[in-house]
Amino acid sequence: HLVRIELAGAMSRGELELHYQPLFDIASNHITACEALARWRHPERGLIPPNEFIPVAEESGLIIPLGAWVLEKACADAARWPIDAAVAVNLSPLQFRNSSLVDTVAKALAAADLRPDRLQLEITESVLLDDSAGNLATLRALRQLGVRIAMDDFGTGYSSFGYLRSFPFDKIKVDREFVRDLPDSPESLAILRAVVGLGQSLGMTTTVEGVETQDQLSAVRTEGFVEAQGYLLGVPVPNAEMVKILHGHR
Ligand code: G
Ligand code: G
Ligand code: MN
Ligand code: NA
Repeated sequence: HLVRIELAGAMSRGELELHYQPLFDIASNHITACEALARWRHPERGLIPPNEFIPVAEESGLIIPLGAWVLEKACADAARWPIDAAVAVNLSPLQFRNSSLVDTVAKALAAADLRPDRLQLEITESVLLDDSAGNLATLRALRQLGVRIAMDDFGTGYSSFGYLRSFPFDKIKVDREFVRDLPDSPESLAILRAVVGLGQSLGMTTTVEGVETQDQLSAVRTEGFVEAQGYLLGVPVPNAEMVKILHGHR
């Protein structure tokens, strides 16, 4: 409806923005990466969150140009950050299956002159859906470019383990649902402990998201997670603000 029609013009009017949320190395307290999170600054309705327009963009096919814009903007922003933190970009299923993805990523890196290992692509199970040869080929081609690949929202889908067996992800990002009821849930703790073990055995960075309290942070630190993200450590902010945070972080 309205959103779909307006979204087409929103990009050309420059109403889309990227906000950034930091990821911290738990041991050193250093920012390792910032996740790009799209927002639509609507002239009348204010800041519209991605879950209200990304699905619309997917249905209409607009996600392809929108996703390309996100990649270009994220790489350009990261190239100008005062520290060489990585930038993490979320990929939609349609974007992942589009034949131009690898080319789009390569062009975004080249245009920004960003070192490929400073780009992390966050992929959920819904992006992979099936364990097809095509998916694997795309992941391998992206890896060949030198970018890092993270499995996002780990533990919420049907075949999390199957994907870990099929492809060597660089990072496992556990879904926030396993952090929410810490430190009082023995079940969540047991699952988190198993993920740390998996990460160590498979050589993947282990990351938690949704850390909102000091107790949650202590619990995931004790379990041995490498990275943490969440409102306790930093909320999503516009790029200009993230640049200030990164300056103070040098
Ligand atoms: O920022 P927020 O927590 O409201 O994001 C909600 C959801 O939207 C998250 O699942 C996030 O991965 C997704 N999202 C945010 N930005 C992008 C984007 O640029 N592309 C895609 N495909 N998803 C995004
Ligand atoms: O699905 P994905 O992991 O990409 O989701 C990112 C979304 O999570 C962002 O929209 C961001 O606003 C949200 N988020 C980030 N930190 C927290 C947190 O500590 N608690 C909650 N509830 N949401 C968070
Ligand atoms: Mn994500
Ligand atoms: Na996630």
